[in-house]
Amino acid sequence: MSGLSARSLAKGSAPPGPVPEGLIRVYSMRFCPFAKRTLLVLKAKGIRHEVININLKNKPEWFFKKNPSGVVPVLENSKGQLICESAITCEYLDEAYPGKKLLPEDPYEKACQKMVFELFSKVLTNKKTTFFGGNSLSMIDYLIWPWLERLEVLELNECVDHAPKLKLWMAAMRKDPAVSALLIDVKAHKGFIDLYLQNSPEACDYGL
Ligand SMILES: N[C@@H](CCC(=O)N[C@@H](CS)C(=O)NCC(=O)O)C(=O)O
Repeated sequence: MSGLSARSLAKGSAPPGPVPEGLIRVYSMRFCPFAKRTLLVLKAKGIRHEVININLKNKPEWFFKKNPSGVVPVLENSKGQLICESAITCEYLDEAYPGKKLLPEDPYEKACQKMVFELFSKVLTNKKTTFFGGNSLSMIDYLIWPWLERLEVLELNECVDHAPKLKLWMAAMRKDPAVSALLIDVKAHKGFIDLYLQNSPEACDYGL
């Protein structure tokens, strides 16, 4: 029932029990770029977690109690607290858990990352460093990566041919342990997209 590559839970499934002490749960979907942000942060910080995949084409009734808007990712901790919205889940994990801090401590630097994040959906900023937050990888890189990672799936790799800095960033990202551990399976993603566009309830479990 749980695990990164577990089959998704659908309508009619029993709701999962409480989250065991010392674990955090993420409701996810194998091909979701938003949930990928949360998974990258969990991995990068080495946080013990379990993954429950949700069939987004045939959602379990109980899932709306976790998030009334019915979208993944959602975090649930052992106190039963629920956190939605990918960027918010990432910031929560960074603040609530010890270890490597992915957001800068400095309020101005943190504001800069948030400004880049706001701009990201419109146009990427003209960065002068290897990573979007400076010379080392930080939160903003994980928040952006899932979209650039999908260029290959969408057969849009040539988009970055004329953007050498972006190409260098992508190469540097692939070397990060969390990114390389969670690299997407291009073939499976293509299969997922085909089924998803046909509204198939099998889409979220493609390849399992
Ligand atoms: N703003 C949300 C977007 C999440 C989102 O759209 N997730 C998609 C999957 S990639 C979803 O759950 N879709 C189901 C639906 O729209 O019914 C976030 O950042 O977490």
